[in-house]
Amino acid sequence: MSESPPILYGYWRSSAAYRVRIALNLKQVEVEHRSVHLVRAGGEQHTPEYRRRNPEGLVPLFIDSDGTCLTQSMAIVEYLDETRPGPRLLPPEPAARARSRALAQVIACEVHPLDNLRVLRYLTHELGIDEPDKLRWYRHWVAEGLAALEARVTEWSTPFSLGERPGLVELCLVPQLYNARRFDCPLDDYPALVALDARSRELEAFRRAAPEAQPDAIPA
Ligand SMILES: N[C@@H](CCC(=O)N[C@@H](CS)C(=O)NCC(=O)O)C(=O)O
Repeated sequence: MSESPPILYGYWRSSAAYRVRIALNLKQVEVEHRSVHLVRAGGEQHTPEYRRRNPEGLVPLFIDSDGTCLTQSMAIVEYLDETRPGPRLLPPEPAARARSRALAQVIACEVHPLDNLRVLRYLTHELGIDEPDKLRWYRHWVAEGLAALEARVTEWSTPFSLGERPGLVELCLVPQLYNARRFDCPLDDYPALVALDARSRELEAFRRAAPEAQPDAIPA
C-alpha cells in the first residue's frame, strides 16, 4: 500500500505558507494542499477543528506522511531540509548557516509578525486605528526590515544566498516582497532585493509556489 502524502494546511495569500511551498518545491516534495480560508466567515483558522490541530490559529501547518505534525514555517522548512534529499536550503558551515538564518529572520521575526493579519485587525478593530495609519504602520516595518536586508544583499558577489542557488533567505524574501507590493510599499530603495526577488521568481519552484498559482487563489 502506498504511503499517504504529507499535508500542508495553508492559504494562497499566506506568506508563511508561501515560504513552505517554495521549500517543498525546491525539495521536490509532493503534498496534499488543504486551504484554510483566513478571511471568510471570520477565518477558518479559528474553528475548533483547526485549533485542535494548531492552537495558535495560524497557517501553515504541516503533517508528514508518518503523522508528524509541525507548525511555524521556519521550523517546517528546517525540518524539510533535514529530512529530505535534494538541494540544501541552508549552508552546511555553522557561521554561514547562522548568517542565512539571521537574514531570513529579519523577515520572519522582525517584519512579518508586526504586519500579520491578526495584528492589523487588532490595530483597526480594537485600537481604532484608521486605514491610512494602518498602512503607515505596515509600510514602516517593511521599510525597516528591507533597508537592513538591502545593505547585506548589496555585499554579495553571488546571484543567490547559496551561491548559484536560492535557499532560506530567498524563500522568506519573495513572499515578503509579494506582500509589500500588495500594500503598495515603495521598493525603489532596495534594488538588490528587487533583483534577487526577480531572479528567484524565474525559477520553477518559486513560480509554482506563487499565490496566484494556488488552487484556492481568488482572482483579482
Ligand atoms: N511565525 C509564523 C507566522 C504564521 C502566520 O502569521 N500566519 C498567518 C498567515 S501569513 C496567519 O495564519 N494569520 C492568521 C491570522 O492572523 O488570523 C510562521 O512563520 O509560521
